[in-house]
Amino acid sequence: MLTIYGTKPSRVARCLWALEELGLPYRQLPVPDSKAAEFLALNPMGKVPVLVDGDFILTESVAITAYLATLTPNALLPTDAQSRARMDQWTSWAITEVEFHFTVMVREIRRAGQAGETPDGAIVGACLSGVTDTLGALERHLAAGHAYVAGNAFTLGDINTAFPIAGIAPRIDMTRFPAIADWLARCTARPAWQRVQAIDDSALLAA
Ligand SMILES: N[C@@H](CCC(=O)N[C@@H](CS)C(=O)NCC(=O)O)C(=O)O
Repeated sequence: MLTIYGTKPSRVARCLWALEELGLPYRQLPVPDSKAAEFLALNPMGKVPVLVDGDFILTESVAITAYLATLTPNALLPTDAQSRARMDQWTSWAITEVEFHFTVMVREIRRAGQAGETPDGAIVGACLSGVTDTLGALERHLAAGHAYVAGNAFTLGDINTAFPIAGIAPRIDMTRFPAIADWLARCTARPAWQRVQAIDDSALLAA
């Protein structure tokens, strides 16, 4: 049985999405204190997600999605080298060019919330500009006739990429990026993502 540690409003959702797409049996354990010694033994960085498969412990959400896709036959990994490379290209772009800004923004919003302050507009604005500046690249790629990031089929690359964009899209004028908006709607309408949305985090924490 696979165990995924952590709850949804985090990169854990990326892994849950892959688990649901792949139909793999798993259990999800919340992490009430990510700095507790018990959890640090799994991930010395004290961060989620963590995947445990027997005595194999894996951190880093995109490494986890990639590992999961090796566990069962599926259509999430392109078989030809160039589509696979394209998938990896957009995954790398998502975590370095989009998720970086998203993370800085979320941290500032969280910090401000904990301090009872208004988030620093300069930080939030710089993050939103950073994302807006880079989204043009994906817009051009999709508008050039690619239904999904690696070509014409939904792959792990779409999970890895759509996850941070879905998080930041509500704060961005997506009418500037119609091809991304259309792709994002198709990705997030998938039953697997809908099942992730339906997971009740408070019930997990209360259990
Ligand atoms: N690069 C890691 C980032 C992991 C990460 O930053 N996780 C956040 C939640 S999305 C976390 O656990 N934060 C708690 C903390 O920083 O203390 C990944 O992709 O899994």
